[in-house]
Amino acid sequence: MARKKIALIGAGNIGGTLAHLAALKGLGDIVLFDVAEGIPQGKALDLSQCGPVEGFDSQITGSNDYADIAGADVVIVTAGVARKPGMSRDDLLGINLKVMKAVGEGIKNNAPNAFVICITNPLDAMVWALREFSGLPHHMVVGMAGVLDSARFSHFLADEFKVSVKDVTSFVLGGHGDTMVPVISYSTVSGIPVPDLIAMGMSSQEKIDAIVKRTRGGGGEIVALLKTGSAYYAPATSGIAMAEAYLYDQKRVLPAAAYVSGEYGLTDLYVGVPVVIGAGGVEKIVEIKLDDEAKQNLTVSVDAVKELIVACKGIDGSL
Ligand code: TXD
Repeated sequence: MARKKIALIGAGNIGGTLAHLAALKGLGDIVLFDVAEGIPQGKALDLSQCGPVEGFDSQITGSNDYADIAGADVVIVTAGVARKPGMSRDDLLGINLKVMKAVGEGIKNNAPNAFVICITNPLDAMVWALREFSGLPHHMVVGMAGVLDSARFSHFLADEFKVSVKDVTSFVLGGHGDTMVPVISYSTVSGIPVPDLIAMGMSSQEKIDAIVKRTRGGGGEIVALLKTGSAYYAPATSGIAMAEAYLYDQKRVLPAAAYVSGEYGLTDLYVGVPVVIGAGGVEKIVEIKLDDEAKQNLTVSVDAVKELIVACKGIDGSL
């Protein structure tokens, strides 16, 4: 069977890590695309030289020409600028919206049947704009944020409860930003909901509230430490998990920025919700029962996303 083709639009910190992970996992042949001359070609050559050591035969190429992504099965988009200390994700909107327009054109003209995973920030607005610019079906365009945010949440919970990360499931809804909604009643250790663990004396409400706060600020905490950019190992790992769910038809239930048309009482926007990802792309949106607090938090998050979409429409009249 011919190898699948993975196109990575943006060959920066996340893009290079995506390529390395995809090659190590044998997901398929990889095209690294970037507007920067030399970066995609240099990283592709370097990554290809891992092949003899790791034993993978993936063809890894670098390009500045969208024609080279032709026929890609999966496209992962990280093109744009990343945050620096003092910048919010929303500060990236003006620049990255223009990037999404170019990327959307490139995908429409060269890989219209691909499953597209957008990572570029501000995520919830950029994935919406990318879908508009590319014209692909809504279920074939999704945003990566919830897998990363719930991974951060799970890491902190595993630390707090001193249990394996394998036994922690956490639930994050809403936008990829300070308004994200970690849902502790659906977060568990081996199926035991966190509120029950608090009642059993294994932690306290204050500590869990602090973990929720740290999760919301998870991106900013790393930006402040790195100073020159934002997180990229866990974002890339999270994007790859979504790509695998599609490529291997895994029917994974994952939090992701998906297009809602009525679910959660919302229409015509992308927001972080639990979805089923398989060979059909976003195959289903899972509508969970939300308590009043989660409903209120989701509303705040959705309102923030809607403001970004209004800003996008103000910048680009074609939206
Ligand atoms: O959870 C999430 N979704 C977030 C997303 C987690 C972390 C980072 N998040 C965002 O991903 C971040 O705010 C950025 O918007 C993207 C990419 O982050 P990365 O750290 O990879 O940024 P880099 O290293 O600056 O790489 C961006 C590359 C760089 O090589 C540019 O030359 C290229 O994008 N670029 C372009 N490629 C193609 N086409 C255009 N127009 C273009 N403009 C810049």
